[in-house]
Amino acid sequence: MIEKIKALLEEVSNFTTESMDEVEAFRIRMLSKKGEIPSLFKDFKSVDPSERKEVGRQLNILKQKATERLSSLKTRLEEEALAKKLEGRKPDTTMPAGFNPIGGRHPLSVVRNRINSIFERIGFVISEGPEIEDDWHNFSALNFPEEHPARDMQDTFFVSKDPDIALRTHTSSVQVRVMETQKPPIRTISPGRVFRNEAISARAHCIFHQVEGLYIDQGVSFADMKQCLLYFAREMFGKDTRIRLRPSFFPFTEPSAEMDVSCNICGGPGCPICKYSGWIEVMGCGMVDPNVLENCGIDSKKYSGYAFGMGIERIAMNIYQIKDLRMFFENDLRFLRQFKSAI
Ligand code: 2NL
Repeated sequence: MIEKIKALLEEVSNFTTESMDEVEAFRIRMLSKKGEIPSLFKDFKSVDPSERKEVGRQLNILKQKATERLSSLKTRLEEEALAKKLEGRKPDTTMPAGFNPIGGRHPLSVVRNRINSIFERIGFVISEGPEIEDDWHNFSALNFPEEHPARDMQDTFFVSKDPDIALRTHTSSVQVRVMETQKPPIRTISPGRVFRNEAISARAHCIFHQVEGLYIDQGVSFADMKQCLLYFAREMFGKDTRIRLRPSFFPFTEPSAEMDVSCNICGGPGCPICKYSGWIEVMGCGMVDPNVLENCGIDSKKYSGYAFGMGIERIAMNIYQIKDLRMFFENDLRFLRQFKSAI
């Protein structure tokens, strides 16, 4: 029996093939129910007890070696077959590269980034704040009288009443926070999303975007504001742009004004875009009301300042000649794909 086991061991370790069928045939011959190795296990009963220990050991070694040999052959053949299959599919390095579509920035982001960088170039620092505000930062500190209509449910989205918490209606609330925590000189701009309870139309939306600016120091004048805004208008709309200021009113500035820029389509004489006036309204502005400075802990006898605010949608509509404000919020790819900008 020992001889037979040795012969089979020899055969197992010498066995090799390139064919999966031969591997299977060898498995059947060696390991299947009526195969060589199980038959030896059956004959084991008749082995002389004095030889049993050694024969049993050799028999187990044979079974283990046969199993290992078959499984390693099988793995090798499978790997070779797979490699052969993939050989025909090697990447063709001579093929021209494909193109990956590149996304574009949203037009409102493009315009906001341009506004930000124009003011950053002359020393303004960007400030941000919460979209959910308390009554103090959104209204009271900004000199809104107790009975002002903007405080009404019809105009403002309230989150809670008593205490009054609302979605901010302008980013001036951010600038109140800056004045409360920083000492003049202050030069800041606050871009951000604001909310008003308005019916949605081609010209109005309940969510829109603003950039507000604030400049506070000793001896700041209306003339300083005018020159700053002229610089902005020329950077934003072109170097030949002219500006004009018309008297206006805001609770938080005195005096207050609306700024128009000369129509960048017709350059002045009048066209359908400027409704034949030659001018396009772009922002509100004014000298910060002394009450607002005092509310924020700034000495209004020592310091003065100017502030301004503009709607990003309105400016983007003007620059890109977009007729319906709702386009900005629909995320229609046919619309968005027209704006490809690096900034
Ligand atoms: C507009 C008008 C304006 C301001 C915003 C401001 C902020 C502080 C103090 C005083 Cl903290 N004023 N901001 C001033 C004038 C006008 O916005 O039409 N915005 C779209």
